[in-house]
Amino acid sequence: MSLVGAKVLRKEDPSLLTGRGKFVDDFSPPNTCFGQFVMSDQAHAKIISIDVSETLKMPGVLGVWTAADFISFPNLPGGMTDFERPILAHDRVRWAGEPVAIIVAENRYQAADAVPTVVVKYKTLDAVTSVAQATAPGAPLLFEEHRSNVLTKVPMLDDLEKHFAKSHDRASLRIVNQRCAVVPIETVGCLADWTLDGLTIWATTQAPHHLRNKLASWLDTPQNLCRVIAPDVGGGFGAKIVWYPEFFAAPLLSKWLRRPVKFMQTRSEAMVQMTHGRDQVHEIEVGFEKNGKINALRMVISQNLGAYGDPTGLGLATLTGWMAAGCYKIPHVSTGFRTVVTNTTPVAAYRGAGRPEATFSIERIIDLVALKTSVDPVKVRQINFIQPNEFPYETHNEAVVYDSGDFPQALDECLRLLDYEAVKAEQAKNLADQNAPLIGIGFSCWLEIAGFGPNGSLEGFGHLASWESAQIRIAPDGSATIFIGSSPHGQGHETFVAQIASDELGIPFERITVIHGDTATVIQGVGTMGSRGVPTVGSAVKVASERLMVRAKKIAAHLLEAAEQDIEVKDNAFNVRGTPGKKVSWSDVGLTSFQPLRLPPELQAGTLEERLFHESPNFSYPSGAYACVVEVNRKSGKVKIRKMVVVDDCGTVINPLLAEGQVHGGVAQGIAQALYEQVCYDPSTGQPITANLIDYLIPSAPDLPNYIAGRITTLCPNNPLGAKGIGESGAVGSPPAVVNAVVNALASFGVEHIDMPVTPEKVWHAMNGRK
Ligand code: MCN
Repeated sequence: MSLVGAKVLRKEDPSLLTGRGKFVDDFSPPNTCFGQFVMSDQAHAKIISIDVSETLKMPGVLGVWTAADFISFPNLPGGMTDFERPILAHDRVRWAGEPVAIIVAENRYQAADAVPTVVVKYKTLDAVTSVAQATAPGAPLLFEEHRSNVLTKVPMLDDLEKHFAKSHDRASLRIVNQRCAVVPIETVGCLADWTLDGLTIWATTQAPHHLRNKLASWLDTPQNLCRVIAPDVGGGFGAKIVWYPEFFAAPLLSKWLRRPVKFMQTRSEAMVQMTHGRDQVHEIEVGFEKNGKINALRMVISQNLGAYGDPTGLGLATLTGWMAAGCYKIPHVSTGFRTVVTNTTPVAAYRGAGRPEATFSIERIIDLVALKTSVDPVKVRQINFIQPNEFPYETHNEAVVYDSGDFPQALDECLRLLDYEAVKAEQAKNLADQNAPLIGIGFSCWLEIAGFGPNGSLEGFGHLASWESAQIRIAPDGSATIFIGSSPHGQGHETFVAQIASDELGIPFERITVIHGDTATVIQGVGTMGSRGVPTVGSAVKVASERLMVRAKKIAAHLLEAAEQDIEVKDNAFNVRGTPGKKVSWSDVGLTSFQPLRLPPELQAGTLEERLFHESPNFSYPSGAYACVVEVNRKSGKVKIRKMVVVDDCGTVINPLLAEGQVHGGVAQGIAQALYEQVCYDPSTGQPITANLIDYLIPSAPDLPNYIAGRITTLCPNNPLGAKGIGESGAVGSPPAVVNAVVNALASFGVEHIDMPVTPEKVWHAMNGRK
């Protein structure tokens, strides 16, 4: 039986579920001391002086360091010239939470106790927290020498005016995609141990080789003496691709102190120091016909990047522009963007990274067209869909060619699972009954760019390359160890890799071990991001297995004195087709592969090892159709999700349990963005006002519905598995379904749009005619 497609339980769970996981904070070599940042309490200020005289007298304190101590290593690598982020703020702080000093003490409690004794004198400057503030005439500048808070600007190539003029009607919408905090269970941290044998750093990272390569060159240390280990990583959602100052400071401190040094954010520190996500404003205009057919779409994107130009943050608006038209055949599309610095936590990738923003806007626009034309939102989608026979589909941007999909089929399946007509009937009944809650139905037909693997796709974000690596090694007993270049932070790589390899090699799942996340053992890797695990590393494993099997079959044929083409692998053994009982076990073949006297003459000892760097010819484009039914309380404005239907298409599903789990988690984050979460700042002082989990509302299990999950399958033609990524799908597809449902529920009040999070207060105001 094939394991690909089977609901195999996760290899990683027995240890994680019994508390035997090993996260960064679980490692404490003898003599480990603790590093603690002193954070700026000002959003924007000049640093006049830093007095640490009292700090040095505090119990357990081993030392205090400021920017002056890092003069040879002032900035994090990879930032945009003139906007680089310092390890510690030099002469100016640019957000409340920015590290200004480091205290190292014997333990974390002594380090934390010493923080208030560091006296920093500031000269407060005016702060800006939004793109509008930062780009207003006379706005305070974060980088005065740059004379503007705008980092990058890409103008629209065509303003499309002629196409709008020809359309039956046009409409516009300003959409704010609010800033969200990334809240993985494990915060950011690292442990650096620089000994005479070189540096070892355990880090909460999604990309250990990426970090190793930069760290080694930054420290001017050979890569063979710089080992990065990503042990179990407790979630990352994009924010752990980022290089944090502690990853660079801890090695130096360890070298200087000759002791292992650990940093580990508290939750409150993480809320202001871990990069945030989203924070875009879209100005959109759409031209359409009476029947809802869209002629032209114009989108101007403003990206708030926070205090510095993080390398991943800088790419977000590009991705949004690429995906602006979603799964629709819109003849004329033009996008432009600008990225802007503000006195807020830096912004970078957060599950979906630029694509949830695009999806939200195009799906809101579809509903706006439906409202303006009085055509059912389902019909507006159907009339504009790219059809299944139109793939590969070239979009308005040459970098983006959709691979495959069947958007009409996905929506049909969604409607079937939803029972659209029955819900509409109930909606009409409730509308007439003042004592019944209002019912709203929202759809989201989404498509995203995933499987970041084509050459050039990640280099722009500062990565070495975009391939992914796999290395398979057969042991003398015929068991297998597979080293993979992308390491998980919750996804289940050990399981899906072993499934693919087991099918190809015929080695039982339990006899396959998957190693990842250690630059000393894994030859090279790029990392886990952009839902690329299955399409890239999965493909590398499949192709490497096929190649290795050619030699394994040669050995088996030699041992069995049979023709190579007659050898087939089944049940952990090599059999001769058509000759029952004539077989040799994988153990025999594994052992022989190390015994030159028994090998066929053309093979050498150790031949059963294969390494492959898989280069993808194109991205993969997962898609789906989601529907949400909400109840709106007429008195309080509270929204309750009654039904959430999610139909996904990720091509070949490697493991339905894991794929569905990914969708569940992503949808939960999408609902959270739609209804609950928002990072807020005081616009006049720049102070964060949602810097802990009391003020920042993440939903818990009772706030979330059960999902009705369906699936359709269109194979990805660009990888040997036919698989598309699914890790971000739920977060991309769900927010517009929820908000469309709420706006639909409020149609009788003339409501056209509500920005996320759709709080009871906003809904109440919408129903009561107040802004
Ligand atoms: N899968 C499958 N069949 C497919 C595609 C995927 O069975 N056709 C399953 C596989 O088991 C795989 C998982 O889904 O382990 C995700 O695979 P893929 O879509 O290829 O994505 P990646 O492995 O590259 O994971 C990255 C993606 C991203 S970009 C974010 S952000 C994210 C996510 O995955 N962050 C996560 N999922 C997360 N899950 C957890 N628990 N924690 C995070 O921080």
